[in-house]
Amino acid sequence: VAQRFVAGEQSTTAIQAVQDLARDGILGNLDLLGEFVNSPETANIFAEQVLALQTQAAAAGVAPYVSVKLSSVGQGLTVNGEDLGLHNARRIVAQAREYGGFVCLDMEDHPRVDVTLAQLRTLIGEFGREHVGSVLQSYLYRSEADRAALDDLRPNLRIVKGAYLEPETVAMPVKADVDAAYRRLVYSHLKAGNYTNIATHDPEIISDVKMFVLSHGIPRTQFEFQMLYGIRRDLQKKLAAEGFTVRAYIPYGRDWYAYFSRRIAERPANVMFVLRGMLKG
Ligand code: FMN
Repeated sequence: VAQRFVAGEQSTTAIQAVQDLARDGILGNLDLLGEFVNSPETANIFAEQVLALQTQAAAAGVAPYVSVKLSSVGQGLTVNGEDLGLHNARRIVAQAREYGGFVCLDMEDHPRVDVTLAQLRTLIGEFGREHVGSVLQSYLYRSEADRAALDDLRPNLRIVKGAYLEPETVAMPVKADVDAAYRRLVYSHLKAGNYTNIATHDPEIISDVKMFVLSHGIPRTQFEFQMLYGIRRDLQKKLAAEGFTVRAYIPYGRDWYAYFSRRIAERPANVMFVLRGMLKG
């Protein structure tokens, strides 16, 4: 049912998806689905699976680029006096660095932003910004200040609008405000000279960003477009054919329900894909 958005249950099919996208000049960003574990054992098993994924990708000749939700590897659980999420992230980023890869710390719901950005700071300090980055969500009022506060790190950041159901006290309820904040975040991160991942399917924002980089002389090596696997494939191919760096976010694994529900919630038209899949059996 969910196969339009999820590249199978196994890491081998996900790595195969990266290799298939490469034929269209599109890079991959692998995401083993999972979130909010509450036992250290489950968190550690999850981390082992991410480590195995990176090893398999490297063996297949693909420098691993993975996205990790820190809640899935134990963020918030204390083991031996240390946050287990940070402990496991260290193992994953250390291995990514060995393989010349990159780890993006996905951003989850707002109570996790402080700790995730603090852990990003720690990890960049230990492994370098070439191997680890994170995400800012334009719907949060706090994100512009967060971006400015990270500037000393010159971090690699993915800018998104935000996918969680958040209270109006922390997140903008009006889409036009979220879109305007999105542009401001991208423009200020680019102007500061930092690597920026423009993660949206919004064609107006994408064309505005193209104009912005032209008029500000920002090189194509300083940014990339990111979209979700299976969404706006036409636009992904077109941008890649125009010579932009494009990376598709490829979720895989058995735990696809929460991911899939967010996609349906943000765009009810996606339900059509579900129905079509169900009819096909
Ligand atoms: N939303 C989050 O809240 N946290 C994330 O870490 C996150 N990562 C994303 C990565 C990519 C490549 C894309 C394309 C989206 C991501 N999103 C994330 C979802 C966006 O916040 C948003 O819900 C989705 O892109 C739909 O909005 P759009 O019209 O900008 O495409």
